[in-house]
Amino acid sequence: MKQFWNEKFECMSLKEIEAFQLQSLQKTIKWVYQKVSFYRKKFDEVGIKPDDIKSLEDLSKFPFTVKTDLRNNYPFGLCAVQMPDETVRIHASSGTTGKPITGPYTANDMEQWIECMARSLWSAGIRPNDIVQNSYGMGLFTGGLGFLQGADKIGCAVIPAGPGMTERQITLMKDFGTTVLFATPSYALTISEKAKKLGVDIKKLPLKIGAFGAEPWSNEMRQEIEQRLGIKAHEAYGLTELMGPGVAFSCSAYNLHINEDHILPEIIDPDTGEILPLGTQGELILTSLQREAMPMIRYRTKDITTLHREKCACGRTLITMDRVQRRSDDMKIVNGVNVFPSQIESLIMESNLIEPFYQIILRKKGYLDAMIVEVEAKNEIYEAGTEKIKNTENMLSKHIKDTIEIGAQVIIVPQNSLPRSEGKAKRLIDERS
Ligand code: DLL
Repeated sequence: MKQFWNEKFECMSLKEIEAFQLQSLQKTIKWVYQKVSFYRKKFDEVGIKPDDIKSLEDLSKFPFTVKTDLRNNYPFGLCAVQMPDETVRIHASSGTTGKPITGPYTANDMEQWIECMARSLWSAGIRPNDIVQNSYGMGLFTGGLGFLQGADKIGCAVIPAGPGMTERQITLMKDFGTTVLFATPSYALTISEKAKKLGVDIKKLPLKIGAFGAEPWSNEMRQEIEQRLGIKAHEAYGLTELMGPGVAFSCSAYNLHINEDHILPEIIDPDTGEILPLGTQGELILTSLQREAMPMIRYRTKDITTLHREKCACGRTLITMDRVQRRSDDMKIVNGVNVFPSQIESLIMESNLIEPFYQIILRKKGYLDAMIVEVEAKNEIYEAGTEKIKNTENMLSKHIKDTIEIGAQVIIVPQNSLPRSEGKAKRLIDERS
C-alpha cells in the first residue's frame, strides 16, 4: 500500500513548493482583486496592485483580513463567484460570539478540500479496510462532512454516527467493529468514560486510531486518550474560514503538517503585526492558494503556534506547526497575570491524580480576581477520604501557584458532576463582568 496519499505534493523540495506557492498566490491575488470589492478597496487603500506580487515575501505588503471583516460582509460579501450558480456547498461556523462565519465552496473547492482530508486521514494510517465511526456533527459545522468526505475518498466503511447518544456510540463500536473514531478530543474522553461505566473495555475492541481536532488539547490529554482508548490519537487542524479541517494534519511522528500547496502560513507578533521567523511562537496567518469561492488573504486566525521547516521522520516535506494549545483571544488576565486555560490543563493533568474533566471559573472577590479550578479526581482519591481530597486540592493549588505565580483554588468536585462534552468543550467560565 502506498505510503503517502499524494507523494508529489506532500514531498516536494523547498524550491518546488515555493515556486508552486508563488504562482498560486499571484493567481489568487489577481482573482480577488477582480472579483471581490472588499479586497480591491483594501489593496487600493494601501496602494498595491496584484502585479506587485513578485516574490512570496511581497505578500507582507498586503493587509490582514480579520473575523470582523467576514462578519461585516455576512453572508456572502467576500464571495468571489456567482451565488448560487457557481457554488455547490455552504458551511458555517456556530457563531456563538456573533454572526456565523460562512464557508461557500465551488465544485473545485470541494475537490481540493476532499484531497486535503484524504491526505490527513491517510497520514494517520487510515486505509480502505477501516471501519470509521464519525462522531463529529455532520451539519453546518465543517468537521463532520469534511471528515466523512475524506474517508469516503479513501474508501473506508463510514458509520455517520454524529455526536451524542454516547451509549449507542459504544454499541456501534462493539457491533460494527469500528477501527477508527473521528471526534473532538473531549468527546473521545466522554465516550471512554461512558464505556467504563458500562463495563466495556474499549482497549479490547478493534478500535486503533482516532482522528481528533476542532479544539485545543494538551500533549498530556493526547497521551491520556491514547492510553484510555488503546489507540493512536491523531490530529487535524482547520477552520471554517479556510475550508474547515484539512489545513494541517499529524503524521506518524505526530508532527502537524500544513497542506502548504493549498494554504500559505505566516507567523506574526499578535500585538505589532510584525512577521516572525520560523521557530518563533506567534499568531498564525493563513492565505488560501487555490480556493475559488471565498479565498482568504492573510487571515488572522488568532491561533498561537510556531512553524518549523525541519526534516520529518515521516518523509513529508510540508512545513509543520506546533499543536495549537491556545488562541490569542483565549488569554485571560487574572490579577494582572496572563493565563491560558491550556496551561492550567497541563499542570493539573501532569499530576496523574485528576480525571481529564475540569472547569475554570473566574470570579470577582472584592477588588481582586479569584480563579477556581473545579476538577474530578481519580477514584482512589475519593476512596481515600476527606483528608486525601483536601491534601490533593492543596497540592494542586500550590503547583499552579509555584508554576504560573497565580493563586488558584482547586476544588475536587464529586465524580461525574462536571458537564461532559459532545462537541467543542467549554472549559472556562468568566463571571467577572
Ligand atoms: O473546528 C474545523 C475542524 C473540525 C478542525 C474538525 C479539526 C477537526 P471552526 O469551528 O471554524 O472549525 O473552528 C476553528 O477551532 O481557529 C482553532 O482555534 C480551533 N481548532 C481547530 N482544530 C484545532 C486543533 C473547525 N487541532 C477553530 N487544535 C480554530 C486546537 C483547533 N485548536
